[in-house]
Amino acid sequence: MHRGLIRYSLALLFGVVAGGAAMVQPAASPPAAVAPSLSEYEAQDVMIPMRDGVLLHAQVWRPKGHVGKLPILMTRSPYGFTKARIDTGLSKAGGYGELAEDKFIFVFQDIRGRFGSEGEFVNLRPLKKTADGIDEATDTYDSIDWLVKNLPGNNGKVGVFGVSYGGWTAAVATVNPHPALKAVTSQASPEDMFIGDDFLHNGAFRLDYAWSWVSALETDGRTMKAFDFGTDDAYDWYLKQSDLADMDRRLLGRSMPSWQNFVSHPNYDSFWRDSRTSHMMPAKVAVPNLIVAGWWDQEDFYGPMTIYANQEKGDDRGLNYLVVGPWNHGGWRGEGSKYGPFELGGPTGQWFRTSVELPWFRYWLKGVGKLDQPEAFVFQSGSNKWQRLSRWPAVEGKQRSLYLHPEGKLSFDAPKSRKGASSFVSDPANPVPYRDRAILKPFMRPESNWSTWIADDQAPFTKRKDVLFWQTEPLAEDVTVAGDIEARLFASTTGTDADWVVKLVDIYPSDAATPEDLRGRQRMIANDVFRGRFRASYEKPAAIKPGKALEYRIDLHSASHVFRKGHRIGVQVQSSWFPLIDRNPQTFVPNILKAKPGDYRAQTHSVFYSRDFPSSISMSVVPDAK
Ligand code: PG9
Repeated sequence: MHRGLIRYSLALLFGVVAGGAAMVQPAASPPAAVAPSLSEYEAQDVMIPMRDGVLLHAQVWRPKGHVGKLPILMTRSPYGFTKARIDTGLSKAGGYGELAEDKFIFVFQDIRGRFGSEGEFVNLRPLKKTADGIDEATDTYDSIDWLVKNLPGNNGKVGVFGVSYGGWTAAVATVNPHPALKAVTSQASPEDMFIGDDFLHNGAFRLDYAWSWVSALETDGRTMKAFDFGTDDAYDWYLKQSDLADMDRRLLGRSMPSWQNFVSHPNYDSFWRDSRTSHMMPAKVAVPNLIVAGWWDQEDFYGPMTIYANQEKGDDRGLNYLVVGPWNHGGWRGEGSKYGPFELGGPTGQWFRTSVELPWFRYWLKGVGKLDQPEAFVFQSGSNKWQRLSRWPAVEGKQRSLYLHPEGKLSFDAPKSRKGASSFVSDPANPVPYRDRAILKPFMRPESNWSTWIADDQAPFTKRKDVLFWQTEPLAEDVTVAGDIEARLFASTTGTDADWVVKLVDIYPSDAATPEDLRGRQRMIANDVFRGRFRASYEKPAAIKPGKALEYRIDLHSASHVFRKGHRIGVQVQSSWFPLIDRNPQTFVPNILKAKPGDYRAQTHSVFYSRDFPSSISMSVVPDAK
């Protein structure tokens, strides 16, 4: 099998939608003929009753011929599990191999309304407020209750784990937890879909992801079929869609629940607030949770970092743990030696699974070994070093700002001049692509390489007139950043709405000492988009006053990175990122998904760098990089 497909198959096995041909799933009912077993495990299908009488389907895999009691490891997902893929995953070569070798009873459950399970699927179903209501937390509780009472040979201890949607169900398992739930690892769980995860970032709609996910998932609860764009050119395809609010009805023949939710909730309202993950989780952490994030997660980086930070506030017993590695979405399930062209200093995924995840479950579920786990294991990119930290962010570095200056100069010195600005025309008819158009394939198609777009070289974009670019001199010493990064942008538009995209990049030297494929490369270290209408409030968007320099504070999240001596630090600013983000019409309309073609207008945008308007990027710089 093609390497990419193996990776995607394993990712899907863990409930990760990463793209690729593996998205096309067979029907729900267990296949009549089970593929010859690669693993030392055998499968059994069970239907588990929930408190409202709905039956949820699960596959139970146990080591063949094992005598003695074992803990249960459960993962709950909407993406469906095929027996052949689980079997591969349980064999040594697969993503569950390390756990499987140690022996657990694995349970793979279809969540409500998906594949073999009865009931109705609700995307990230919020917690019910009434005591007799059902939600993913009660479904987890009821499943655990049934499993410990009905599975022969279990030791009464259960762990729940999963990636992304499965990471979310794992996080939600900690709500009113069943007494048998002893450990969780919630990996790449989304936290807040309006602010920073899959569907929107700071109110800007993640068009390609949202469309591909909804069209694959919500057309039919029993299958998952990637949308057929009929073309390789996602950029052109999306540019032609002028009726975003009705795309589901026009292209799929009926309304899709999540798509219509995007249309009906353009602002940050209770719909979004109620589905925030850490607000569902108990204020006091009661179940040990190993939260896992990847620095270059193209879907859910905000999620795990925010869940960790929020749970820290109620972690009196030291049960809240974090691992942040050099990974894309679910990348720790693969080998993890490389991300894009960047060598990572060893097989980081394998290391995580054998040295962190396996000991975690052995300790909590089998009572074996010591927990040699710092509160945070954090990978420092640039140096490729893992750091054992007592919390994240650990080091109180010195907060420093990199300021924009005329002629594309960037430095730690604040601007002194009274005037200074750069302008560009942002034209919705010609938006900046988020990656080189030659490789911008629609997400979730077999040919898509979506999962590594953050590793793309950002240098080519600086050739565009609508991308502003600043860079430092070559660094005389290493510059190490560790912690939160924020852009403070002073900007204006001739229109009444605008998006602001900021990227922080590490610019590799072009000399012979640099590996050929990295020469002059601009490596993205932090990035995000902000939709201008939400400058004062996410709840009540407002038109921007044309021509006025306004301050935007844009959360670029966090990083642990060494900008090496001889490299430069760079900043790019642009106003579109298509079709990662839908286009801002640049004319204020109440709901952008309902904007009419005539609302989309080219406008002139300016970014200021003067004494009064000192645009900058602030970061925590650690004094000693060595
Ligand atoms: N990032 C995906 C997702 C999670 C939760 C809701 C919607 C999408 C995933 O990979 O599962």
